[in-house]
Order: sequence, then structure tokens, then C-alpha cells
Amino acid sequence: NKVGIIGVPFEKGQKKYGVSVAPAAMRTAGLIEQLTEIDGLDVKDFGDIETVCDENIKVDNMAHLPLVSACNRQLSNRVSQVLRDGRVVVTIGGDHSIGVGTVDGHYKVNEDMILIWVDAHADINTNKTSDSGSVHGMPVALLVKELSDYWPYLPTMDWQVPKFSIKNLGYLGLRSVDQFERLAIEKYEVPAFAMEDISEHGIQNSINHILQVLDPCMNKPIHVSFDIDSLDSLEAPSTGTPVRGGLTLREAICLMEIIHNTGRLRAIDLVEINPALGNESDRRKTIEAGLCVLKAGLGFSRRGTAPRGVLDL
Ligand code: DIR
Ligand code: MN
Ligand code: MN
Ligand code: MN
Repeated sequence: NKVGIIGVPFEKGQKKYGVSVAPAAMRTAGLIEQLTEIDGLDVKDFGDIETVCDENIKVDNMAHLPLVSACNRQLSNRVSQVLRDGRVVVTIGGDHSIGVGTVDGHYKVNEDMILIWVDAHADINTNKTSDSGSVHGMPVALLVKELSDYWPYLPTMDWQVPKFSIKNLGYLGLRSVDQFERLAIEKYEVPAFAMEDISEHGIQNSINHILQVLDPCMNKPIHVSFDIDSLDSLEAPSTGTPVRGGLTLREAICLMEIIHNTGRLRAIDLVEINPALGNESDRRKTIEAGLCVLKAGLGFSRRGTAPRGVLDL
């Protein structure tokens, strides 16, 4: 098994300072070392995406679009490159606007991919429905072809043609969904397990149901876009838009283990960790939670691993 790490120190998709520090903070906390300890995992670090942009066009209710666009354009190419190297891509954000680049880059390599969006929020606003004007609330709407008619022409975004179908999208962890977001989810019958559904059915049935709906033949590449605010804010306090009543870390680990065990997980985004928010304990908890989620998705077993060779009798 091979994995490639991409850091995206980008935070202009939302308003708070600090999400851009997450890739460095995750590396300092031992990201590469801990993943390397997973049995049989070959880890390669592809470094960080640097965003350069001299564009200064303003788009209505869509802050910093040229910057978001420049970052995602590079990220998309890097993601495709890592996948073509036969590696599972792990992208460390950055805010969730970088989901545009990761999914775009994945789709270029695997057109049959399915997308599991794990988030307290649905991130499916357009600049006409968003209350915040922050692009991290819009990536899903930018990606899916079914919503392309709801956007005005977006300068600097010509490189990104929405081709991914909303029929291949599922949600887990929702508990803060805006009105038009709910409308879109219902109109297109997107399988969405909000927290109340997860309470009713449990995390295992919830993810298994989504996988069954999106991929009944069990042969499609899987992309998980994991917003750390899907976790309860007691478990992951250092994030820009915390919402109480979320997933426990145990549920998130269980979810990632189930997806890992399909053998088809090809990409994980881990976004919205903001080490500048909260105190030292908040920061540590949030980064550790992020590491646990990644490890579970990449084959770390809570049962432990046998010393190599010794038990192969
Ligand atoms: C809100 C918040 N729905 C927005 N979205 C967030 O800005 O569109 N996504 N925080 O992670
Ligand atoms: Mn999000
Ligand atoms: Mn969120
Ligand atoms: Mn395994």
C-alpha cells in the first residue's frame, strides 16, 4: 500500500486566521512518522502547495475567489499526479474550499469515483445562497454538474469544469445546514445521514447504507472529504465553525476503518483544523483526533500489529 501526502496551507476560503498552519502542525505532531508505522504502508511526502496569485477580480459574495482558484488549480494537478503514482492521496488542509481541487484532481483520474462528505455542514451553497460569502461553504456546489446552471460566470475558474454527478455524493455528520442547502439535498435525493440519523441507525449502518446506495456493485474508487468539525466540538475544539452534538472520535474511527476495509479508499482530505484557535489542550486534542482519523483510514488497527516476521510461522 502506498500513500502520498499533500499539505495545503490555505485559509482564504474562510475568515479566521490559522487553518493554514495545520499542515505544519500535523507534520510536527508526527504525521509522517505515525503513518509510516502502519503495517506495510509506504509513505511519500509531496510537500505543500504554494499559492501565488496576482489576480484582483472581485466576485459578488465570494471572497478571494482568484486565490481560491489558483490554489485549487495547482492542487488538482498534484492530486492527479499522486494518484497516477499509484498512491492513496492524503490532503491536509487548509479550509474546505480545497475540496474543489482534491475532487477535481481525483475525478480526472477516476471518473467513476464516489464522494463521502463528512461534515457538520453541507458546503453546497452558491454565492447566491451563502450567508457568509466564504468559499469553504461552497465547494460541493462548485463540483457537481447538476448545480452548474445556478452559478454566474466565475472569472479565473475556467480550468475547472464541473463534471462530477451529485448522484455519486453522500453526507455524514450534518447538523448545520442552510435552507437552500437542504433544498438541494432533498431535490437530488442525496443520501445524507445527519446526526439524528446516525443516532437512530448507528455509524456502521449509516456508512454501509451510503456505500450501498452510491456503489451497489462495490467496485468504485472512494474519496472521503473529512471536515474536522464533523466531530463534536468537545473532541475537536480547534476549528473555525464548531458545532456541538457531533460525531465522537470513536464513531469517526469506526467510519474510517469500514471505508478502509472496502479496499477502495483512494483519497482522504482532512480539513478545517485550526491550531490558532483555543488553548494548548484544545490544539493537542484536535490534532490528535485528526491523526486518529487518518490512521484509521489507512489501515491502522486498534488490535495492534504483530512484529514483522515473528508470527509468520
Ligand atoms: C455556512 C458554514 N454554511 C457557510 N459552512 C461551514 O458559510 O456557508 N462549512 N462552516 O464548513
Ligand atoms: Mn466543510
Ligand atoms: Mn464544516
Ligand atoms: Mn488493511
